[in-house]
Amino acid sequence: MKIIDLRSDTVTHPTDAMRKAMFEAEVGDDVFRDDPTVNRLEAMAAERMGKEAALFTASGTMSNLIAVLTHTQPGNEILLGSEAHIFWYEVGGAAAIGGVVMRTVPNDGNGQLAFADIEKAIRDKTNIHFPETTLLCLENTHNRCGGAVLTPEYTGRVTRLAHYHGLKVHLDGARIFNASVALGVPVIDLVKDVDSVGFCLSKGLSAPIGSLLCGNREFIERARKRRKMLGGGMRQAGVIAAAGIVALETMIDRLAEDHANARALADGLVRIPGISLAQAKVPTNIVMFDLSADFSAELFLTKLTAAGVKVSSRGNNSFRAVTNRMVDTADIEDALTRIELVCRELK
Ligand code: TLP
Repeated sequence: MKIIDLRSDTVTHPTDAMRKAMFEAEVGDDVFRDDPTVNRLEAMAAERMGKEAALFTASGTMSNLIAVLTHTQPGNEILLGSEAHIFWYEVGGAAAIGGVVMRTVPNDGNGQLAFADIEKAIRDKTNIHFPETTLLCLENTHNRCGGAVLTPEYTGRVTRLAHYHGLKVHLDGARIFNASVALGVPVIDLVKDVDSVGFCLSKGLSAPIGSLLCGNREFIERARKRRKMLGGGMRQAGVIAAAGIVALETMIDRLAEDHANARALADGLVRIPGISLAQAKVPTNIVMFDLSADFSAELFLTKLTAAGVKVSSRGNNSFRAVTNRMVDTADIEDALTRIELVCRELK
């Protein structure tokens, strides 16, 4: 029985072309900027994002933390969505390591923040009691909002608002290429207004490791020092950067398959008695669904895992499935059959 792993798109293995590129990678000491493969990947990333420079980091979490550390001073306040990955899943690093206060603004189901809420949350600089608000963080696609996509228009407007109030804007674009493919717009249009963007190679793009933080030259120079401080100055990192280059060159267009599979999964799930979708639409590769309150979530997960289908629990009888390159359309059909069987057994 094939295990159908829908816990995340991070479960994707490197392709044969990536393994070959890793084997053959030309390397050097990247702390001395001597690694030609890392240098090439960083140049490619900067070009793709339309930014002056890029920095290769170990993970999306590290890219986001470095961005916060570089844009802020300890004691500042940063604004983020109430469902933001930085707020929920990055171990409080911005607060613990960056010394910033994280203030949340409600996310709507589309991953957006209302302009009025942002304006209300920005602190009055003249009040001696207040921390200074210096950064707004956005997320595209939005993980906890079911893979929701921010349009270039929204990102542009919200960034102009933040800039008007003297805030910088960082975009957590871990899955920015999913947004680009879903909207059919070049990725450059989705990030052109923000001050910095981080994106991941190790999710739907199937590289084993790595993210890129992109911004202007001065920002990336300062970010490089902070990466070193966090222990993220890697040496012959060309071995992993090589896979990232293959990811950028060959793995973006196929994300459309993951999106189609996610829609097929969602369509099938709503037909299963006991299951309902937890999101209005499925724009990319993330499907969130709820199990009827009469069923035990724990038992559902145990039985489903035993049936060879892995999904993530979100608590409160809610689950997440993320389509990815390791799962094809036939596997989705298969997963639906197995999920239906488990639900029938739970009745
Ligand atoms: N998200 C992971 C888990 O942490 C939940 C996943 O499986 O989706 N930003 C966003 C929007 C993300 O979804 C993630 C990973 C990150 C940042 C962090 O990336 P990594 O895992 O490389 O540190």
